[in-house]
Amino acid sequence: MVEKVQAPIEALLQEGRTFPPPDEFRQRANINDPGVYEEAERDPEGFWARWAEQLHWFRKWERVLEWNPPWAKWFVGGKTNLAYNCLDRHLTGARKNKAAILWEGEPGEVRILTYWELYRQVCKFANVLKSLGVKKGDRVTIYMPMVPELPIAMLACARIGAVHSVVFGGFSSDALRDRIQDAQAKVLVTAEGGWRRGNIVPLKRNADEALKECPSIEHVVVFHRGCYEQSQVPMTPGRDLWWHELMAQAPLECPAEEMDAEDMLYILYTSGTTGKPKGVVHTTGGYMVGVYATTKWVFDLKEEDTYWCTADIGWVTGHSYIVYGPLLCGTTTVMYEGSPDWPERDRWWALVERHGVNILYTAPTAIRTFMRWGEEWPARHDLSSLRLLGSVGEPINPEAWVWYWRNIGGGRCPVVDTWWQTETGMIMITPLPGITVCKPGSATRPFPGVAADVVDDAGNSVPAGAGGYLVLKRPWPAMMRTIYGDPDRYVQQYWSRYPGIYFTGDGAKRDEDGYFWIVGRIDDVVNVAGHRIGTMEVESALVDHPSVAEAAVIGRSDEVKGQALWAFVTIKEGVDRHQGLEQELREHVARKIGGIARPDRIIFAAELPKTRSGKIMRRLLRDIAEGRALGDTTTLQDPAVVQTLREQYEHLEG
Ligand code: 7RM
Repeated sequence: MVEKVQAPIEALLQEGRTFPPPDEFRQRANINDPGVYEEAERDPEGFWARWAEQLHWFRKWERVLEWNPPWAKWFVGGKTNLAYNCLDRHLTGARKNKAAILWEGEPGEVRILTYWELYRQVCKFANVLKSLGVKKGDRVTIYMPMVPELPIAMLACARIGAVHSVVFGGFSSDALRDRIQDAQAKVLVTAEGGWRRGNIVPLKRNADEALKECPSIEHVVVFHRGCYEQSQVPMTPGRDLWWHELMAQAPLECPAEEMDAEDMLYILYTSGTTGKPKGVVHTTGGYMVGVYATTKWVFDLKEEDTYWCTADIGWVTGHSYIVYGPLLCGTTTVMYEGSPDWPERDRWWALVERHGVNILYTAPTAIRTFMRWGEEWPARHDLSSLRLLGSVGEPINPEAWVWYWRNIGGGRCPVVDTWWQTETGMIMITPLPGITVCKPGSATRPFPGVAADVVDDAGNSVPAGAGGYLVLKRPWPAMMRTIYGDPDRYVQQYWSRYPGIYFTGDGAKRDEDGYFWIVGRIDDVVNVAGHRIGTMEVESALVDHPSVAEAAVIGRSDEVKGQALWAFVTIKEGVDRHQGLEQELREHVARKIGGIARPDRIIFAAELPKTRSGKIMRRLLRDIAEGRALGDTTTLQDPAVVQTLREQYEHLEG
């Protein structure tokens, strides 16, 4: 039962309240010696090499790191295979028949794949891909619901050296098309649909729409999830093939390709400051080592643990901490297909109870949603199996941290707030749960061997308490290697502001104890419910609508989602601003990008505030939306514009 901790949240948040690891947790932790920080600092390359030695290499590396900023090569000369390390390595011991993936579908089915069974399926699907002409280095786009076939397809790619590009199932056909085109993928793996809050997500229909403009795709493999009858799914002859039919024919033997440590493993698209998503490239050896080390230490994984990360595999959190990290550690990783409020608002807690989940990793936006739904939902279930909680995706406000610690963790589980990015591949700033004294709202300290700093415009470290830009001063094994097809953008985006230093795009401050407090993005990226969305992408989608002349999109603080998208729009002359236009524009964006990018509000403006050089001053729009005093307006071309907007907005609010 949930242990009741009576003190109100406010009392727990009183100044100075910190959360050291409980004694019992510390004693049993995988790592509880604070000396690891110094040890890694003295010799970071040696530190990472010791992790690499725990994994399987066909051939050992010659050098741990070759660093020609901003180009890094890790484990140079080493040959390995990530799927081999996730699967084959576990088959000679007791893990052979251990649950690798424990899956629950939204309608309630449960499937458990042991390491042996997962290995068999991966080998077979690897052979399916080969039979479709997929070779080492070819790109395979995967557009799937959260079913075991999604990690099977990823691991099959890794096994034969194909590069996977997973596209989140919530993205629209246009977004899918852009990503397939950018990667020039040869094969698309999808399903006819997936379940979400009792509704069907029509993946195959979206895929068919996207594929009208994707000549690189030769074949589509369709997994039958069971949302529609097979006969209801239109299949293009010669192009589309059923997963189960191919698998029934596929041979079982498939040797793991010997991959160079620097061979490409995957591309994952993420939003940046332009309208075009960036294809973040991760390679094999360094990614494997970084993800393995962080999974083991941050989540304190034990042989008997059942671990659940609630992310979607379409995001980097799912790649690193549902699929690769946990399987490298030989853990049981839980996957859930659907929505947390289906059929009721206690679905997650029912799941924790049913499967005896020990470690739960989720996002602040989910925690805030549960806070709003009320503590009675988790209280209906026995959550005593939980021993560690994690948070990722955006800053966690101290109230949500304490609520999570108390109502989900029963006041016994450490909470690890983990900061990292698609680009970093692995967790970078985080508590180590057996060592770190936590402060709610702080991601605490860099993982051993990681060098983070907070700097000013000139690149100088700022003093304790002052704000600045979060940067990373030393390469790390899971770092991105480039942007697919656009190395210049890689250099320009991440390595140009301070030469040789990685620019994260986040603002942060560090306190007197050296703890990092991440403030959020300082660029044109908005974090909506833990999803990264480029304001430029939404703006392009809006101006694509025939009625829109100009659009400026900003993130406005939101109690549940962290940030919400607000769009300021001017419409073309002569266009009638009819009643339904706001809704029409919101839907247009959802169609162009996906539901996650649908703006919360559209504010029609006669004009947008601009500088004399014609740049839209989003900063002032943010001030208006937040209802605060306007910042510096001296560079405005026409000061009357913001005044009108503000009055108009206040009138609307009133
Ligand atoms: C893992 C992931 C990255 C951006 C990052 C931050 C924000 C992520 C935290 C966080 C404060 C955290 N990858 N962010 N984790 N901010 N505290 N613990 O989310 O590429 O999708 O997003 O997310 O702004 O730059 S991501």
